[in-house]
Amino acid sequence: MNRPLGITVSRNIIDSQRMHPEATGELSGLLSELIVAAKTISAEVNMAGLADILGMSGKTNIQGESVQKLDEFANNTIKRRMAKSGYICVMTSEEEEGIVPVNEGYEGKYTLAFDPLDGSSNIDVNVSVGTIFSIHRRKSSLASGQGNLEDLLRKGSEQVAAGYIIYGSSTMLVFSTGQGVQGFTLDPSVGEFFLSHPDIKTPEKSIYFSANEGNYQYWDENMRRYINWLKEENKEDGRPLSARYIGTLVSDFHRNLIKGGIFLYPKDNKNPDKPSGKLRLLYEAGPFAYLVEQAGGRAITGDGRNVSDIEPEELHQRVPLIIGSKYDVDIAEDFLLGRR
Ligand code: P6P
Repeated sequence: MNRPLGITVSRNIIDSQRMHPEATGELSGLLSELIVAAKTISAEVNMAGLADILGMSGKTNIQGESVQKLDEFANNTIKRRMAKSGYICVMTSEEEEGIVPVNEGYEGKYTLAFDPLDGSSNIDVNVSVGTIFSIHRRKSSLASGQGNLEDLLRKGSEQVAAGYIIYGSSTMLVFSTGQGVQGFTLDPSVGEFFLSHPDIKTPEKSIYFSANEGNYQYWDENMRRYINWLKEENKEDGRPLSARYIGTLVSDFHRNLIKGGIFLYPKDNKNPDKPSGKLRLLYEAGPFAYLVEQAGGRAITGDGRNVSDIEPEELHQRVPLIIGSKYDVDIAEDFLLGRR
């Protein structure tokens, strides 16, 4: 059977690079190495049930969360491959307390922040999980050698690329280098990602809302009013929206990106040590904010800030995240700021 000649992600990356005559090919090389790591993780995730790699590793991470064996595998796979890629000077991972150096002699001009396997609570029950990544240039183009914390604590608006891999019914890679959002699907029979969702634009209006309503009592009054408003009937306004919440940010974000939705993980008073909610800025909210803006959507914190404008102060800083179709995020912001 002659399949149409698919556009591989490597071809797409090179085509994008050609649009920048000044490009050196280093970002392309970085993405290619990251894609090899993603393929390795995908193979393991898809075999996890058979390879006795499910369950807990018996360790806890910086977040105080128990580390699953697959979390550890994904983290080590990305760390080891990228430390010798020659394209980055420093990394941060959700699974690592401090900054992660690269191999001596392999320092490059970019930095990498990543969540190796988002959705830990879903790993052992065959629900989609994913890898999230964010790429910046190092702070000073004149610097060389190992990067440092300053190189990592950067605004989302300064990202040069961001994306995710979702290990679901198929393995998809969705990323942007600032020229729109491209989606690729892995053909496991040839081990290649092929362009399947060119130039993704998120629908103007949401049909879904995604929030953990188990936290309802911990939300402030404005957040409760907004969620209740979403559930009121107003056919001409398309309400009530349908509730969809998987509990894996990558999956909830991906579905909403494609179909139109708003995802909310607002601040809550459930955990005094997490007043800003649960999600992290550098390797969760930040990359998704970059992607959704590239796809025509919006990402805010609910206290008047756009996620992309936040100056990070700590590596594992948490922020509230309201993200999705701009029409709905604008209305949510009006409710959360008490303007509506
Ligand atoms: P909750 C997964 O552990 C995660 O970090 C995100 O992927 C997900 O959106 C969120 O936590 C779910 O949190 O509190 O609703 O279980």
